[in-house]
Formats: sequence, structure tokens, C-alpha cells
Amino acid sequence: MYKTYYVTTPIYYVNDLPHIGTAYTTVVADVLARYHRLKGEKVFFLTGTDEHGQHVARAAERNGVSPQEWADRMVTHFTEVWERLNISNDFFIRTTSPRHAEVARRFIQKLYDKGDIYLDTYEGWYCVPDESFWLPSQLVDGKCPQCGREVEMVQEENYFFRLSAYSDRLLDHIEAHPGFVQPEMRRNEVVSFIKQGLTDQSISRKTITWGIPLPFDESQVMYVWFDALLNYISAIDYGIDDDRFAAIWPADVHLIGKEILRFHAIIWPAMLMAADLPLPRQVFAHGWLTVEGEKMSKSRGNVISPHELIDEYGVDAYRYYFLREFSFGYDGNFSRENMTGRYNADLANALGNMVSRVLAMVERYRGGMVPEASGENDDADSALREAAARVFVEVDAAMGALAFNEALQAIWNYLGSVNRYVDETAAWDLAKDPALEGRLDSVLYNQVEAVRLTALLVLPFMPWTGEGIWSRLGFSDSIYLHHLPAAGAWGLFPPGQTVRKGEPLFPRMERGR
Ligand code: ME8
Repeated sequence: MYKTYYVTTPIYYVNDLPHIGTAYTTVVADVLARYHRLKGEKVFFLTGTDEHGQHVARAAERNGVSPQEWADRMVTHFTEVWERLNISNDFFIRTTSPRHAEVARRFIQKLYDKGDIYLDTYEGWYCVPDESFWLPSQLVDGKCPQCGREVEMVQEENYFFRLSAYSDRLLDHIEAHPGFVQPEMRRNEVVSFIKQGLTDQSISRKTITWGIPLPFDESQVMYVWFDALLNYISAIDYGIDDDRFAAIWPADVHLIGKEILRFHAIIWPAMLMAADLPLPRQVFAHGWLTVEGEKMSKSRGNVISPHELIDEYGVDAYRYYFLREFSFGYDGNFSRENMTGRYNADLANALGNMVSRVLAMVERYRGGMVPEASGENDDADSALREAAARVFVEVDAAMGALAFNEALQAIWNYLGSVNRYVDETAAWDLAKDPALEGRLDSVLYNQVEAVRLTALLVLPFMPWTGEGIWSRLGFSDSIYLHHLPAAGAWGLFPPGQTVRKGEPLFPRMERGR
């Protein structure tokens, strides 16, 4: 049986509204999911919300509602914005769902029965916004080393997970599977952290009530991170439906931000080892986005909502910009000027104009009906075909390496070749000479065929655009019925089909808009 391609995003805390940072990971995951579907693979794409923990409980308290009411209210902000961004997740997990709690309780019971969980006294620091425990030696100027905010003293009897027992197995696994933690610099970080020595982790809280009660001690709730990580297996019915679980697990890739690397590359794999489950194939930690050169934060007041940018630029331009501009894995800076520049150069000009020009010429010279090509190729035709064959290979390699900007560069190089072909073959000159009718037919056909391939290439990144080009090309079926590599072969456009130029895909934008 062919295994389902399984991609996840972190589950987001419901104490804040979604912003361009959370949307970044989600859009990337969506593009990856759509690309694998385009290749005809079965895909399971998971996102959701992390609804327990002290941070959420406090946000609810400040707003005068129960934590559950707060979560119910906040979750709609996530589902709404994901819908607007055309996020095609197959499931949305909420950690307050009964199924999640059931799986989490069964899982922790299993570890307890095995002897991997024991009772001890915890005394140390806790950062509520990050929901992280810290040793006194880890604090920086008495503050959280991760976010720089105040930490609180915690002293209570907790259950601990024997993380230290897994150090060697973790190191062996990372060594044997170089792709497991990526990019490379993150892998090195994880390795040196493990080598410094892992300490057992507190995985329950006694003085908190907002969480999943432990099955073996109902007076304590699960530590929010232990609960949250289990979303990746509760969403696919671990311990409930073994066949379903086996068809989807292990995850092909957990996409995360760099600040939650240790949870995903150390604690989570150790939890899975303790439960005798296979590890995810890859944990990929990306960098952070800054806004006009500054860290995005509430106190700075520079947090950007995806809605704001979608209103200005449109959904597909949004999706394109973040994948094209940032090198996945590294930090990157968002600026409006830069986004407007990319919109005009890449989308309005290179893509939008090319599609309009090609389709307008078919309308002008052949009444919209695409002619048959003569079968003879000159140098320009051959160069175009070669570019078309090359781009699919390049895109596949880049997508396999999660190098989204490289995939888009390859597609835009291809669009450059198509634009060059349009200029060089100059259909407008051929149209002046009746003796060149046959050549004009071939040129028009080739241009349209190049546009068909463009629709498929951009589809995972810009679904509306891919669909929009497809319908302008006169296809009455869904573009989603066509899969790579077969659909990427040259010459599949049916001659005789009628195309229409339609409205511009990306009307030019004035600077400073
Ligand atoms: O950490 N740039 O949730 P969270 C890029 N609930 N990505 C950013 C970003 C930025 N400026 N800000 C946030 C949690 N992100 C836990 C996760 S998973 C089992 C539990 C993205 O709401 C990035 O993916 O704080 C980061 O990892 C995630 O949002 C953190 O979301």
C-alpha cells in the first residue's frame, strides 16, 4: 500500500490572533500538500490549535470568560483566515476535542505502565508565554532565554518523563538519518544540545486545572507541550483506528519555526521511541519573519494580520510573495515596498501579461480557436520545449528539498523563456503574410501549450491563478484531475479548443498602495 504523504504545521496557541508569521508556516505546508496532490499522491495535511496551558487560561481570565469559551471564540479567527488563504488542510485538530484527550491519555498511560514516567519534585522556573521550564543556569539576566520575558518560580510535585534515557538513541537516529532535522545548522544545534546532557522533563502540572487530567493521577493535568505534540498522532486516530494510523504515520515532515525545535527534534522523538512508534521522517525548522526590519511584537504594535495584506494584494500574490521572497529555513524581512515590487514585476508583468498576450493573439488571429501545430520545429520551438521539460525537473528537485524560492525561480525562468519565444516568433509579423499561415498556427499552438504548463506549475503556489488560467484556456474539466508528470508532457493541448483572454490576472499596482 502506498503511504499517504503527511505534512503538519505547529498547532497555534489560541491566546493570540493569527498573523503573517503563523500564516507563513501554514501557507508553506499548503503549497507542499498541494504539490504532492498534483503529483497524484494521497496527502494528509494537518493544522490546528493548541488550546490548553496557562497562557491560554490567563488570556481567558483577562477576558472574563472560561478557557473553553475563549478557545471556541479564538479558533474561528484561525479557521477563517485559513479559508481565505485557500488552505487545503484535510483536518483541523483542536486539543480540547474529546478524541485528542482520549488519545493523549492512552499514550501517557502507556509510558507510565512502561516505567518511563515517575513522580518527583520540580523546582525551577517557568515561562508562561512560551510554556517552557528553565533551569536557573539557563536564564539570561533572570529572564526567559527564549523570549526575554519574566519567568515564574514553580515548586511542585510533578510527573517526569525519562528523557535522559533516550540521549544515545536520539543521537544515533540523527546520525543515521541526516535528513531528520533540517536545515543543517538546526541539526547541529540539536546534536550539541543533546551532547550537553538531557535532563528528565516535567510533564504535568499540579496547580493548574486547564489541561488534560492524567489517567493515573486525576489531580494533575498534562503539561501543555506533552499534550500538544500528541496532536500529530491523535488527529490520525492513534490507538483508535490502527489501519488508518498505519496508512498515514510517520509524518513526512513537521514544519515548525526555529524556536520550537527542541520540542520537535528531541522531546517528541523520545516520546515516540518510548511508545515504540516510528519517528517522523523530517523536522524542518524555518526562520523568523521580521517586519520592516523589526521583530514583530504586540508591544511594538507592528503585528500584521494576513487579512490586511490579502485585502491589498489578493490571496495568490500573498502566497507567492512569502514563498518567493524568503529562503525557507532562514530569517527574512517583510516590507510593503518589496511586496509591491514583486507583485508588479513577477505577477503583473512576467506572468499576467504573458498569459494575456498569448490568449489575445489567439483571439485576434484565430477567433479564439487554437490551431494545430504544423509538426515542424525551428530553433525557437525546440528551445521552448526544452525549457518546458527542464522546469518540471527543476521544480521537483527544489520541492523535494523544500527550497520553495528555488522552485519559483525555476518557474519564472521558464516564464522568461516563454516571453522570449513570444517576442522572437513575433506572431504579429507572421499574421501580415498569408504565406506564413502555417507557421503562425504553430507559434500560436506552442504559446498556448506553454500557458497550459504554466497553469500546472503555479497551481500549488497560487491555486486561484492556476484554476483561472485553466478556465481561460477553455478546459471544462477541473485542473485537479490532471497529475504530474503525465500532464507536464508537451503537446497535450487539444487543437480546436476555444480560449478567451478574460480579465487581467494581476492588474498592475501603483507603488505605495
Ligand atoms: O509555539 N516568523 O504556538 P505559536 C515565522 N502552540 N514564523 C512564525 C513567526 C514569525 N515571526 N511567529 C510565529 C506554539 N511563527 C505551540 C506549538 S506544536 C505541537 C505547538 C510560526 O502560536 C512558527 O511556525 O506560538 C512558529 O513555530 C509558530 O508560529 C508558533 O506558534
